[in-house]
Amino acid sequence: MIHFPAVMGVLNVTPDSFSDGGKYLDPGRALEHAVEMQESGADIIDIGGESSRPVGARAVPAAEELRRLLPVLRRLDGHLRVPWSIDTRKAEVARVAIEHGAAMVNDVTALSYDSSMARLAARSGSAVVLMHMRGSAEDHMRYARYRNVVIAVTGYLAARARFAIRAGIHASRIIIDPGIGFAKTTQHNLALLAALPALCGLGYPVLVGTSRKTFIRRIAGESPREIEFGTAATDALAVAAGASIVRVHDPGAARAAIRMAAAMKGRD
Ligand code: HH2
Repeated sequence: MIHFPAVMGVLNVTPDSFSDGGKYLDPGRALEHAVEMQESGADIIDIGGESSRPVGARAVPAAEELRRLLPVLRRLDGHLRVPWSIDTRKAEVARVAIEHGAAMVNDVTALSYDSSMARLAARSGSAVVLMHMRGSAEDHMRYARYRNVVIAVTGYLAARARFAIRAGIHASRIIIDPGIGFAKTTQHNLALLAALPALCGLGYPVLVGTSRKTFIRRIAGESPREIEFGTAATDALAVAAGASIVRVHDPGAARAAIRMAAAMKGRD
């Protein structure tokens, strides 16, 4: 059971992720980084074998995703105290990850890419993250046009949660995510962050992933410190607005930020 607000640390086992591509393909380095994130305050580790970055991410077949992930999952076995999630849109990858102990499926397509995903999540009893995006991992920035982004995203996530429940996933296992940076401009991201109380009003825990994304670089600045402080500011404000999980590359900074925000809001 995860205590909210919680920090989700990102472990990308990919050659092309936007901020850390290629760094953790080696199972030894992946283990080291996962343990380091756990020690610095991650409550969940999110492991992914396919990049979904906004520009130029290459689709990866399930076999290739598993070829990257399996050595890392085997190496992590027994070393993590905290639960971990699998960041994938493919049921075959999620199935193998669940067999290796994944407690949660983080699906950036909200169970819409692979028709077997909802059934698998229902059968396994794992938690699911339903994220809003449009288009595919390869072309989603072409679809960053909304009459009202808050209404569109809130309506979509409410509908996907109903779909998940109809498929047999228990409501208590559903987490929703506005998908910051996925088919969204800087203005869309800011509007969604400002509207987090409305999203929380749907009744599911809300996950927010702003870490190191382009709009942070545009607003806070391009240096590593500016990007980290910019990320921490959004984490604190997201938790102050009711978010339950922040997905980050630097769990230590996020933990400090969300602890302050939770204390100031009287959330423990
Ligand atoms: N963002 C990314 C990937 N997965 N999952 C959820 N639920 N929410 C997010 O905001 C989210 C996500 C993109 O970040 P990253 O994992 O660092 O990059 P990449 O997709 O290039 O591996």
